[in-house]
Amino acid sequence: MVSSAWVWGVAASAALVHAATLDDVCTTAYVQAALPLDVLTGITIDSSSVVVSATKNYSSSSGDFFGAATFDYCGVQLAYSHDGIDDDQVLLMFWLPAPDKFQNRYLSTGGGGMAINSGNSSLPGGVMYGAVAGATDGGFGSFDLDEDDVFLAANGTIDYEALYMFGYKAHHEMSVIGKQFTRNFFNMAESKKLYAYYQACSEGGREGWSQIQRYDDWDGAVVGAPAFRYAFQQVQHLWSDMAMKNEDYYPPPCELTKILNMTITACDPLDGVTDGVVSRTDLCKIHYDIEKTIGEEYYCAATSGSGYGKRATTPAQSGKVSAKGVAVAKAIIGGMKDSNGKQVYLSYQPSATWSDAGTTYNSTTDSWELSVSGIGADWVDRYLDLIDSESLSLDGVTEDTLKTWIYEGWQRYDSVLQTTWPDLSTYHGAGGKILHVHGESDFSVPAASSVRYWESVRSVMYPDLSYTASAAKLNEWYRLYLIPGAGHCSPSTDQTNGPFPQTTLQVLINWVEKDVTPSTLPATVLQGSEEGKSWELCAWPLRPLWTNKGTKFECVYDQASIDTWHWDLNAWSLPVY
Ligand SMILES: *[C@@H]1O[C@H](CO)[C@@H](O)[C@H](O)[C@H]1NC(C)=O
Ligand SMILES: *[C@@H]1O[C@H](CO)[C@@H](O)[C@H](O)[C@H]1NC(C)=O
Ligand SMILES: *[C@@H]1O[C@H](CO)[C@@H](O)[C@H](O)[C@H]1NC(C)=O
Ligand SMILES: *[C@@H]1O[C@H](CO)[C@@H](O)[C@H](O)[C@H]1NC(C)=O
Ligand SMILES: *[C@@H]1O[C@H](CO)[C@@H](O)[C@H](O)[C@H]1NC(C)=O
Ligand SMILES: [Ca+2]
Repeated sequence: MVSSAWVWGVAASAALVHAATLDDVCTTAYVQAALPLDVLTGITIDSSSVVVSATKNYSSSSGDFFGAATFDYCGVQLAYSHDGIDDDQVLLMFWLPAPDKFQNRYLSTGGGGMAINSGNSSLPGGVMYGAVAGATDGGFGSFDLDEDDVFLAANGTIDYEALYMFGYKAHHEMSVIGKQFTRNFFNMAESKKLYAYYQACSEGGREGWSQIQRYDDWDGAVVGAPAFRYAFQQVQHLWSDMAMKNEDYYPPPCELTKILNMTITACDPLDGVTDGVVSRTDLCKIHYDIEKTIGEEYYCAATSGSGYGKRATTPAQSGKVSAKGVAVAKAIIGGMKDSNGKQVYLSYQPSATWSDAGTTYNSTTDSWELSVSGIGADWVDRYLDLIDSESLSLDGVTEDTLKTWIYEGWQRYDSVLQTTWPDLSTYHGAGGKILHVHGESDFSVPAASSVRYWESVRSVMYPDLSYTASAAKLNEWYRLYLIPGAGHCSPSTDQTNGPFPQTTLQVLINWVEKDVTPSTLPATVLQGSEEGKSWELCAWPLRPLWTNKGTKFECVYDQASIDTWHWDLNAWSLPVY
């Protein structure tokens, strides 16, 4: 579907492209000639919107998902609109490698929080592998605006176009446009394979699943800690507050930190090696009771921070871990329940920081007070009550209110944000591969959420096979790796010797392009005294274990441990995938 104008452009420059330098092709005229004008019905690409600039010897720093790199690239920003919608403009940003570095690859990148992109920061992760890398602004008005900035057209009125763009439309459009633009720009023959990939974490992980569940645009995807099962995930951020409210106890942060520290110390050796990392939070659940922390003394020095979150100014805190503090911690780990004690949702693993359980110091009363989760408030105020504010109060709110909020969001956004469709036949049928990673000590999206989804896909797609047979089948194309000690989309601040998989896209490329099926996933310690040390991560449902006094590493099958990851959400009569 290449336009005739472009065919002429190719003819004129075909011989040139292979020998071309970045400066030859990184021009407005060349880019305009390479635009895939007719690639999607209902979309009009604005040729005059094209902004092109070449950047030489660009150095990107080392991130959690890819290492440092230095490269030349051509930055291309363009705009398109949806036919029939007024004042509609979607911006795309592509970074294209120099012609001699291009390796027939395309990479879509995603956002985090309520953002659909990560600015330019994820793009080096593609260019360094010879891929064109793309980001979208979702049509929200600029790369800096988040979905919740534009979600409400007015109080009470949803901007459904923005919602659906965020939900899944924008990424599909970017992939289709980006792939054809890549082919045109590098003058790829029709018969030549362009490998398409995805890499993002958190909300970006949800965005990845939104595509894998619907399309076969990509040959492979690296999805990290996806913020999916959205209606549950967002309300879940309010459960820690609810747990405190139910106990009518608002612990000083230091008290919870003491419980965390003691949990890490006690559970660290259960995986067979005492290295400061709880690689087996399941064994921690089975063998460690945090009641043992009651009466232990804690102390934290005063902090004077910049006023953001827990880094706000706090007084020195000291005392003994209380029974109420432990009850709050147990309720958090135990997950959301309704007033009948039925299980509404799953929760974080022991050894995750108590990120949702933030309390605020009130100097007038010299006491700690409830501080409602901002993510939870954003969800209930904007997405459920449709009010443009973040003023949620939990006065009068009960466990059953939380359950009602989940149900309301689940119904309203099931087709757009929930993102747990478990039948991946389309993607799998086209040969697509998935590497799904999740920090086992994630404090924002529970690691058990990813396990639940993998298990849903397994049981829906292989209903007639035994557990181990279906797990093996699924692992042929979709593998889930839990990352010992890691927090949310990055290494932990409390378990600094823990690894992080920094080369996952390379592993995926080898799987897709060279048919090298990964077994364990390589990871590296990215900080602290063991920085640079290599690890291997185990593919679910296998679990890591060191035997022979910590000298022998294995990925073992341990039914009792696996069982701890399976939550019976018996508060619902519908399946929760
Ligand atoms: C590229 O940048 C690096 C530092 O980032 C510098 O050492 C090197 O000289 C530069 N090369 C060129 C060709 O400019
Ligand atoms: C993103 O990259 C483009 C192309 O190099 C550049 O023009 C733009 O300023 C970058 N944006 C940011 C926020 O750095
Ligand atoms: C928790 O452990 C960290 C070291 O990982 C230490 O810096 C901190 O002081 C400890 N906090 C408490 C309350 O014990
Ligand atoms: C601190 O507590 C006092 C007394 O209950 C209350 O009036 C005040 O609003 C609180 N301050 C903040 C910042 O919440
Ligand atoms: C929307 O409602 C909130 C809460 O009542 C109010 O603070 C805000 O001003 C309203 N916004 C508009 C644009 O009316
Ligand atoms: Ca350990």
